[in-house]
Amino acid sequence: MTMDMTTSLASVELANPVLTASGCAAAGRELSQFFDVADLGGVVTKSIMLKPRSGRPTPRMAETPSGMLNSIGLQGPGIDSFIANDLSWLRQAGARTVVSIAGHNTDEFVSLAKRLYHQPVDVLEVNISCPNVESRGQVFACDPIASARVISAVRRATNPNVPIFAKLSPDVTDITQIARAVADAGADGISLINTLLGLDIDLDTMRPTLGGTTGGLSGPAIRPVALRCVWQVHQAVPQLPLLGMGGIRTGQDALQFILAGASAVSVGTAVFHDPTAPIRIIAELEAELARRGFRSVAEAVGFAHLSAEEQAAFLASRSPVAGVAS
Ligand code: RRO
Repeated sequence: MTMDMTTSLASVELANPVLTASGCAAAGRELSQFFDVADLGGVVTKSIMLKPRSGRPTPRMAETPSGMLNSIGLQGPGIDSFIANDLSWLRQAGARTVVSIAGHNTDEFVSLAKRLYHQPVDVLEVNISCPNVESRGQVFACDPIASARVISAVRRATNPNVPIFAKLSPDVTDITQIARAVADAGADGISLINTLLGLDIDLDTMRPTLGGTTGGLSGPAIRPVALRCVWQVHQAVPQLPLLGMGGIRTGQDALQFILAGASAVSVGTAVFHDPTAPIRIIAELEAELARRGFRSVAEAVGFAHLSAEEQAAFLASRSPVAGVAS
C-alpha cells in the first residue's frame, strides 16, 4: 500500500511534510547541487529584512559538545535583492516556498509583508524570535502583547490567500501563552522552535567565543525541548497547524514531532554535515509510518495525544495492516 505523504500548512498543501529550516540553507539554491529542491515539502528561506545587512561580528559559529551556536545576526541581501534573485530562482525551481521575514519593529514587518504581497510566496513565516538581535526587547516572541501586535499587523498587510506562521522562541516561561496570543491575533499556524539563547567561552582567550557574545543553540541537544513545545502548543491550540523543528536528524525524529502535533517539520542543523538529510528523512519517515500501520501523514499528526486504548482502537479499525509493528 502506498503512503499518503501529503500534508498541509493551513490552506497550503505540501507533497510531503519535510522542509528546510530557516537560516540553514539560504534560499535553497546551494542545496540544489545535491537534490531537486522541488522534491522537498518546501524551502523555508533565511529570514529577510528590509535592507541589506552584514550581521554580527565574527566568529559567528561555535561548535559545542552538545550543539551548534550561531550568532549570524540576520545577515542578508535585503528584500529587493531577495525578490529579484532568490524568490525568482525558487519559483523557477518549482519549490514550495515559505518566506521568513524579520523586522526591528512592527512597521518593518508590515513593509516586508507589503513588498511580498504579489510575489510567489506559499507561506509567510514571521520570525519574531531571532535571539541575535540588538536587544532582548526586540525578541517579540518573549512577550504575548508584542507578539500579537506584530502578527495582527502582518496579517492585515499580507495577501489574504497566504497563510502566516509565527515563529516562536522556547526561551519563555509558558510558550502556550504566546501561542494563544498569536493565534488570537490571526496567525494561521506556528513554527517552533527557534534556537535557544546560549554562550560559549574560549578557554585560550578566556573571552566569549562568538563575536556577538551570545548565540542560538541548535542541533539534537534541543530536540526534547522542541518536542515539548510542539506537544504543549498542540494541546493548547489543537486546531492550529504546526511546523516543528529542533534537532531533527532522522525519519524517527521527524515522526516524533508529527506524533506530538506537527503537520510538517523543518530540518536545519543536520544539513551542515549532511546536505541530503531532508531528502533522506522523507524516505525514512515514510518507512517509519508504514511500520506502525499508518496510511497517511495526516493520521499520525497528534497521535501521541491519544490514550493507549484510543490508539489501539484506531489502528485495529484499519486492518488488514492493523496493530503496531515492533
Ligand atoms: O540570523 C541569526 O542570527 C538567527 C536568526 Br534570524 C534566527 O531566527 N535564529 C538564529 O538562531 N539565528
